[in-house]
Amino acid sequence: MGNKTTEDRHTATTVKAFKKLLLDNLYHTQGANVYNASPYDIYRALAFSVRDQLVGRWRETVDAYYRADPKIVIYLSAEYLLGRQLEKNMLYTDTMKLADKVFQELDLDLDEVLELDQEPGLGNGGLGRLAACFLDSLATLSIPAIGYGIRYEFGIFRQTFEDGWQVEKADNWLRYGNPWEFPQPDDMVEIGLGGHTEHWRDPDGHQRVNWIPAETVTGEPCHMLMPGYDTSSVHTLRLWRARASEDFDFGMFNEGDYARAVESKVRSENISKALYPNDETPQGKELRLKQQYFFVACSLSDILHTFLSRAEHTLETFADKIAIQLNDTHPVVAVPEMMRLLIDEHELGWDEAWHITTRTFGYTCHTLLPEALEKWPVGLFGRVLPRHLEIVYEINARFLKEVEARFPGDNERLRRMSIIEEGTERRIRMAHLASVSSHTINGVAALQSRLLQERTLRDFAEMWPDRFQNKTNGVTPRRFMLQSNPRFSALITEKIGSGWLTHLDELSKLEKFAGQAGFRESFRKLKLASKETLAAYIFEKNGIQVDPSSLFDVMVKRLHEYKRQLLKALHIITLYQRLKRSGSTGVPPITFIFGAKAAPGYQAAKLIIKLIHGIADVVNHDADVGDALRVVFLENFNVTIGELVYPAADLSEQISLAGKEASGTGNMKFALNGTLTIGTLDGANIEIRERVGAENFFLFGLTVDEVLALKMQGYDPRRFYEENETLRAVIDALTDGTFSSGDRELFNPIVHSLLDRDEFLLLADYASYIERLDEAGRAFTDSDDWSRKALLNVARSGYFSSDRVIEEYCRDVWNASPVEVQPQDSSR
Ligand code: 26Q
Repeated sequence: MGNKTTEDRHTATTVKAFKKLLLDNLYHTQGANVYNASPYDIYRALAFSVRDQLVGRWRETVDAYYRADPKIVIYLSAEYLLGRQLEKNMLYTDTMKLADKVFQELDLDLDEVLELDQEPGLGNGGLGRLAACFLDSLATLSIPAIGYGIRYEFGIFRQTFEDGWQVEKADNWLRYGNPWEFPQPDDMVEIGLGGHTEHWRDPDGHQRVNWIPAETVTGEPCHMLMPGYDTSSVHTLRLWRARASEDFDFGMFNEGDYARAVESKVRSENISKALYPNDETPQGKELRLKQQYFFVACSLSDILHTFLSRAEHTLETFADKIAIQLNDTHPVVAVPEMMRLLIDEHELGWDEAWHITTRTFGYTCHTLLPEALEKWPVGLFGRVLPRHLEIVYEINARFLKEVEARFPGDNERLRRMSIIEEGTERRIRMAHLASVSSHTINGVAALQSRLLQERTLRDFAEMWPDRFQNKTNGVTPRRFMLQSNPRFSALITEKIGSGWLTHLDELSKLEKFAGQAGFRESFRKLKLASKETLAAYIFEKNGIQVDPSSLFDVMVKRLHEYKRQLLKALHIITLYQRLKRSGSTGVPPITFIFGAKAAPGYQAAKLIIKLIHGIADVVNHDADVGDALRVVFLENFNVTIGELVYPAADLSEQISLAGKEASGTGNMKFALNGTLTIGTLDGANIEIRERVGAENFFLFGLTVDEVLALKMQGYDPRRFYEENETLRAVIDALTDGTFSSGDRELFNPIVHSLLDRDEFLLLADYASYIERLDEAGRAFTDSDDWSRKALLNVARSGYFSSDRVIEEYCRDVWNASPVEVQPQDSSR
């Protein structure tokens, strides 16, 4: 009976009920009424009202999964780039229309309130966003799963520009509280750090080890609810927050040493303080290792505890019931931690523990760059995790014996494959540890998976060919179409029904409409409307007027030399010089739109940001340019801004050097929103082009094999500089002060890196890039044919749904299946 009243009060399916709920929440959580409420009060009241709709479904899901006792997927990731929660949760609880009405009746501005929702920036880029798309798909498909991660107090920094330079500001996303989280203080876990080990023999004569940590830290889990779309299931994202095990040292406090009394508390809580912003070039920082161990140890303790709390569960069946996926190597210390728990605490023998461990873990690798492979100095690792170092050594010793047995006398191979890299400083190769310990190893696009097997992890693929797989990435159509592009989504649904939202393959039904002039016309209209929205945003933020009918040429992604934003800059200079020389760019008006954060310590990347600003300053203010060119650098590119950008783009820049971009996922978001791609044969571009058709994709650049061949024969960038007059003029302009207010030194490092080394072969790919872009420019003038191509991109990109990816992981990696969650019985 009591249950009934709670549910009735919080489940609102009518305007009247939702209004009452909102006003109740406003009064009881904010202590306000409509007349004196601040926009922020309204925001919180709305967030709580929407959240209330999820709680019942979440309880049902947990209960249904508990009853079924199915295999559970554990996703271990140091990053989740979730994007804003309010709008999505309204969409997933069918409360958008209700809220619209209620806000009208109360004369409140819903859009203003939606803008107050803070995006949790708990990730760097693609890898973190992929984790968020996976949570969405797992819930939508009702695959029993839990995501584990870190509740960083400060997420990815907020990027600002000062005089064209990137300046980082702290992302204090929790300042006003987070209405989406449910702290779980009852489930706190203590973990150890540092100290030493003690080896002893038990009465039965078994070797035993105790780890005596120097300090302990407490982890407090915090839930965020992750609803599925068009289903009852609501999943749990469990994020750990570090707490001091003891608040402070009373002894010291009483002796008057107040500062030192709280010091260790501060040190403990620092562990979950901030996300490290250097993606692709991990630095061996002690605090980062502690973060990794902290969240992994808390998660495993939680998993084992929950698992063993059921009488029918035993460790022998652990791997049949739990699949743990490692999102890159960041959580790989889970492997020695699992071994430690099984051996030291549950007293299993090595072989038995190893059997369980290797049947539990799967490893996903997201890179091809050698410098992105994590390696921890043995000294540092042993200081933080002395027992784990012993275990890693033991894993390595047994592994190397296996290699020696398979390839007798091949010492070179032993050296290459060892988990420990020898050198002046010995380091643990985390990718090797992951590969040795996992039943499957996968890349994130076909080319990368092949190169992992042929190059990066070749010896491992030779040893265990059956472990290697490919799982080409995908994105959730709910956020990146339905939510961010409602107009286009409505048009699609009008034509083919709404099944595509959960079965994205159904987009292929659009193919025949791409041939209808009226459909293309509707598409053009709504693309223009999206461009107008983005133009208004650009005017508000950058003060630049851009023409919505110009070609929107967009490059949004992290700033990295391998992604070649600099090549894009060379293109803009090329057009500018053409225009100055001949009065025309030879192509229709173009608006170049950039969004990119550079890692704070990555000087070369930061200088490229400065250069693009320098080009923008000149191009946007030169009277000769008229409306032929505009250059815009959007500040602080994140998921929220992405949602504004993907629907508004005409041309998507995917121009990494072949063999460098593992997959890319922005490329998919663009294609699904009717954007054509200019790209290299790299990452998932290859698969996008195969599907949408070569005639609907602007291809340029060297292939992976050609890159290798060119490097083998000794690449000389100066040859391209000397032989291509246009290119020479472009590069010379970098040091003649044109784009640096007369400063001829500023961009010297860029010119030197291009002419002396050009690691990413910009000069080699320059000519074919420009040629293809000119072709794209000409193609854009036939706007009807352009929209036909764009629509074919949409119709043929259904494969790139994260739902498809999750189904493949379930089948090929996790052996997991859905458990249906019955809708709540509202009459109960
Ligand atoms: C590691 C250790 C210490 C500090 C930082 C890091 C760190 C953090 C983030 C290393 C790498 C990352 C992120 C990598 C990433 O986002 N990779 C991208 O993953 C996408 C999803 O698979 C791919 O589409 C992209 O191609 C890949 O670059």
